[in-house]
Amino acid sequence: MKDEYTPPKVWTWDSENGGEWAKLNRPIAGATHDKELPQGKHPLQLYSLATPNGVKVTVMLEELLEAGHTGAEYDAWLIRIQDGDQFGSGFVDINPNSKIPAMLDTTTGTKLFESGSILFYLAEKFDAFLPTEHEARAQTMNWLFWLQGSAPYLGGGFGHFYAYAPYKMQYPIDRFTMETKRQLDVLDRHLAQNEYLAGSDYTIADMATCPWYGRTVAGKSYDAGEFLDVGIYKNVIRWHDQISNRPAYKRGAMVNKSFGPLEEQLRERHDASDFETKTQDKLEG
Ligand SMILES: N[C@@H](CCC(=O)N[C@@H](CS)C(=O)NCC(=O)O)C(=O)O
Repeated sequence: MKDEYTPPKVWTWDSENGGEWAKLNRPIAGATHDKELPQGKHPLQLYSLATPNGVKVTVMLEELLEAGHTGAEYDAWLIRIQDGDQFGSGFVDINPNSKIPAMLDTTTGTKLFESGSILFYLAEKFDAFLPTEHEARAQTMNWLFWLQGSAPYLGGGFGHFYAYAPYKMQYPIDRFTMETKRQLDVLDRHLAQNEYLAGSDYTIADMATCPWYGRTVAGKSYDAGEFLDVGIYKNVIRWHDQISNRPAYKRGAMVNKSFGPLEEQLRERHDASDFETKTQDKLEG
């Protein structure tokens, strides 16, 4: 059987282990090359890509701007993780963990990484999308931490073995499909009783969770809508429709996008007008 494996006494690095993302994986941290990051004129400098972890932050920034927080103006620079940009020295200086998203607050010099931490930082800085009332604030943080702990089972577990592994293995696919469906059911039951994750307010917990589980019930993750039978999670679908139709959410989902339809790709964002003039269809047209 192909997935039977006897581990050696000491594991050694086989850089040819296959799979779609294999060339990125290393058992060591640190920069692989010298490369400074560009810096624009706005207070916040974002270095990211429109994966679900990246989209969480661009949605928050667009929501803040939509709500009138001009201090949330930002430059969004594209980090091509498949080309190893996250291992450049400038990026590693902001995020020693070499993963998007990373952000620099130039007003304080604060370096930020981990999407959940960036959302919390922005929510505190602008006093927005994080309720001040005790109970709702606690529920927001419960669900934000739930997402940060749960999404790796969906992405690194289910998505990896269902879509990216070099061949299909039943054991990990069963294990992570079971867990993904359990998580979707957790959300579905909760959203049957609550408009948003923390209750009646739209918060950073929804912004973090929708790009992962909302995208999944919309059938947009790993081409697995049918396999996961996503139509049964009716409350998650209702919640995703409600959030993904917000203008700021739509804009946020386009930023740092370098894949998909050209009119949805705004690879770099430096000004609000870029959504009208700098999408890839316009630049290439
Ligand atoms: N827990 C981190 C996860 C970030 C993450 O996994 N980023 C991925 C893209 S979604 C990445 O940069 N991968 C590049 C790599 O692993 O080298 C967060 O929430 O920010």
